[in-house]
Amino acid sequence: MSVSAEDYTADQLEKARVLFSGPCDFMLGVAALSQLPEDSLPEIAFAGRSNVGKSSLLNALTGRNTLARTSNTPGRTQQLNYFNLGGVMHIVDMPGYGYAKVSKTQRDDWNALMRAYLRGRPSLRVVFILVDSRHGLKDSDIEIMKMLDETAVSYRIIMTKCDKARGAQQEMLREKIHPVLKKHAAAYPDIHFTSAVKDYGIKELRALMRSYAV
Ligand SMILES: Nc1nc2c(ncn2[C@@H]2O[C@H](COP(=O)(O)OP(=O)(O)OP(=O)(O)O)[C@@H](O)[C@H]2O)c(=O)[nH]1
Ligand SMILES: [Mg+2]
Repeated sequence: MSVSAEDYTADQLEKARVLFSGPCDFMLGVAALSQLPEDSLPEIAFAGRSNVGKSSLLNALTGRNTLARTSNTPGRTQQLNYFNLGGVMHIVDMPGYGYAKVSKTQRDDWNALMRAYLRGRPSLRVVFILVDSRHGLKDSDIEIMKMLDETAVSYRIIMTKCDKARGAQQEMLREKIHPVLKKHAAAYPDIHFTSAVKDYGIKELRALMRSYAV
């Protein structure tokens, strides 16, 4: 089966490979909106539940094991971590949501930061909502989708850890998730499958991301 509904030419895949093998630098962690960097480059944000594999996917995309900190204590990162990819785009690794042990205050703070960020960031081209293939969409994902619908920020579902859910299971996920996406105004209908561990769907995701920068 195909990794994604979208197909890329050899040239697009190669240009994306070159982009992601070039510099990608951590810029800063943003805990308050006043700290946001200048709105100068197209921006893609990675959102998703704690432990879904946001940081791991970012590392796989850039071929660097230690760019984004992985498996940190869930729910502790409360910052938007900004990366500069080759001077052409910002990638934002967001704090994970949906972690049960987070206090209400922390959750409210996170929601307020998210909402303000999503409302006031014209350069934000798309949010990737990462979803663990073993778990599928959860209520907290739906909440984020609603927030994105309200703020009119378009988003895509990126399935992670597909090494743990193969062929038939991926089809089942697709069948379950497609009808949900149709009900959400700002959602792209297609679903992209990845594994950071098996390097699956990574080169296509690079091409997809690059398409937002050019
Ligand atoms: N099997 C498998 N495990 C993965 C994959 N990607 C990440 N993991 C594991 O999932 C756990 C969480 O990964 P992270 O990348 O830290 O997840 P995160 O979404 O950044 O987590 P928070 O920053 O806490 O929200 C780690 O133990 C990773 O090794 C994958 O593609 N396959
Ligand atoms: Mg992380």
